[in-house]
Amino acid sequence: MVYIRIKQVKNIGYAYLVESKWNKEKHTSQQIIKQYLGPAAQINVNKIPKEYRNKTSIIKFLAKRNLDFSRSTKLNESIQENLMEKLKCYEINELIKIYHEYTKSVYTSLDFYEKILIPVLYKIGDQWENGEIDVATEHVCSNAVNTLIDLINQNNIKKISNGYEDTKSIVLCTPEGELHSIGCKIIESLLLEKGYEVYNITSALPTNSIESFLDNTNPGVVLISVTLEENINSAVRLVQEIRKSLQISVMVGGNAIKYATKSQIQLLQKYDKVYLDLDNLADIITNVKVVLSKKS
Ligand code: B12
Repeated sequence: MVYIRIKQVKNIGYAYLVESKWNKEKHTSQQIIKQYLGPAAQINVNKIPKEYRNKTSIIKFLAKRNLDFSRSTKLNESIQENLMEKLKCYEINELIKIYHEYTKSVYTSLDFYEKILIPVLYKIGDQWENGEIDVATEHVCSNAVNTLIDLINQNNIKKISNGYEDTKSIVLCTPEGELHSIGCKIIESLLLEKGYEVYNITSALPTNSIESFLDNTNPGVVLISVTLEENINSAVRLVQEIRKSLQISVMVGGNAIKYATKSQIQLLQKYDKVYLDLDNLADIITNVKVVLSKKS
């Protein structure tokens, strides 16, 4: 059975997802911690791995705290609708209000990006594809998103006034030809919030200028975000170029990875420090942290 256990440390509750298993040899039940879920005061359904959300013990735990799954989902849907409307009208003041309202109690900026903003961006893409919105509206929305993230960063940047984390820096980029940069911007925002030094060089830069920038900055890890299938080869070329002169860890991700052919994946995996298969924001941030801590 899986359930949530709260451990009190100096009067603060910390939540863990725990599995209770029967140990045949010792004839006793054993509690195995499956995952740390964060401070109990901040727990919500989004923090619980999908496969456990419908377990009775979990539903009961959340229901007790008025945070049950259907309530959270309904709440998210209505916030998404509101956000979409304000993006289309470029109402920046309203957008930042929505963010503040959402993150003022239990939800974090990561929750905002993952449960509200990204699903809205995907819906905007679908509406554009189905001809429900025109290209200009799509551009208005993506520009409004960029401004909103800048404002969120300004808000969070105060937290790093004491200086950056004592690790190497992180470079975020897109391969030549790729104009989709919001994925990198969101990852940048979360890394800044954690106090990392980040260089976001996303724009349609040619491969050789990215390479010379990396030579000069010598970062601890490079994240390459590729959205369009047609840009996978340019991502492969970029990784190959980076590896010619630098042994930096490289993480490649983004919407296009699911369309990559076997040979493209093989080409990327030839380089032992290339990380694929990551699209969950929390996992991306954790992996960056792990990669950087190995180096310092
Ligand atoms: C905004 C947008 C644009 C904007 C981009 C503005 C900007 N500054 O970024 C503009 C208007 C410029 C644009 C242009 C185009 N777009 Co466009 N666009 C979008 C839209 C609506 C949102 C993209 C986005 O930001 N998503 C949010 C991010 C956060 O999600 P994500 O990229 O999936 O990232 C997640 C993961 O993949 C992962 N991740 C991302 N990067 C990385 C990196 C690493 C290292 C790791 C580990 C993980 C990771 O983390 C994120 C969180 O889970 C999408 C819709 C969609 N479904 O995404 C269409 C979409 C991507 N666009 C599309 C198309 C076709 C185009 C155009 C060709 C046509 C057009 N619309 O004019 C051009 C191409 C331009 C080019 N050469 O790149 C298609 C792509 C179809 C396909 N199957 O590949 C989509 C899916 C729309 C659709 N439904 O058809 N677009």
